Amino acid sequence: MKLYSYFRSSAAYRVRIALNIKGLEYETVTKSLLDGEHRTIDFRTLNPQGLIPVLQTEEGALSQSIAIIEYLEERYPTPALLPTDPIARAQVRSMALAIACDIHPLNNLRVLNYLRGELKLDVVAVNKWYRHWIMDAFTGLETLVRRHSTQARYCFGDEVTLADVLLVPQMFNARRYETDLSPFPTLVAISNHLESLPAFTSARPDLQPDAM
Ligand SMILES: N[C@@H](CCC(=O)N[C@@H](CS)C(=O)NCC(=O)O)C(=O)O
Repeated sequence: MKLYSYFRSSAAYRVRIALNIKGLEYETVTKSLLDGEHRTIDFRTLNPQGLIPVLQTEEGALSQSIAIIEYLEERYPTPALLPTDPIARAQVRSMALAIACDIHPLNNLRVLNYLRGELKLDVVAVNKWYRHWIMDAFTGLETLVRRHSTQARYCFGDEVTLADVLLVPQMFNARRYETDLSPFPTLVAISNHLESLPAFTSARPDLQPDAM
């Protein structure tokens, strides 16, 4: 498989973690978001949305990180990223989607560029916006994981799930923008633990071939 990726793309970071957890080999093809390589006509033949990541599989090219990870889960079921119990599966997905739907789309490169360009916001205002949406969603997520995490090692129960795969890249972004994480001790403890696991460590942005 080929993963079209950019080292700092948190959506690509999610897919790297999932591929590593599943023990799947893949080749990284880097596309620089800063140089607009995701917007070229060539890249849009793979993903008409012009967004990273894309996973090229033997069965076709896939976009949208959650769809990619769910594909991997169905094709390569072990180790599982979703529990078997329907209510537990939905609870894990709801944590993952709190990040994927309620933070990430508001803090994306094109959104930040629009704030800077069209709306003429300065760097202080843009960074405030960025941190605001993380803190807003992390507030609910902190309560959710306290309910469902057994020992503050994983978001749900005592095994890695999709929620963990989403948390670590979002925590990376939160730190990058110097977000105050003191109200979220459980999320921080879980992320610290996860980041020590090999599947998560080797997916780190600074260890990718295009890291600057
Ligand atoms: N919902 C999509 C989001 C994809 C996405 O927005 N990726 C970012 C990088 S993390 C991107 O390509 N941004 C380019 C841009 O905003 O112009 C997913 O989960 O894959």
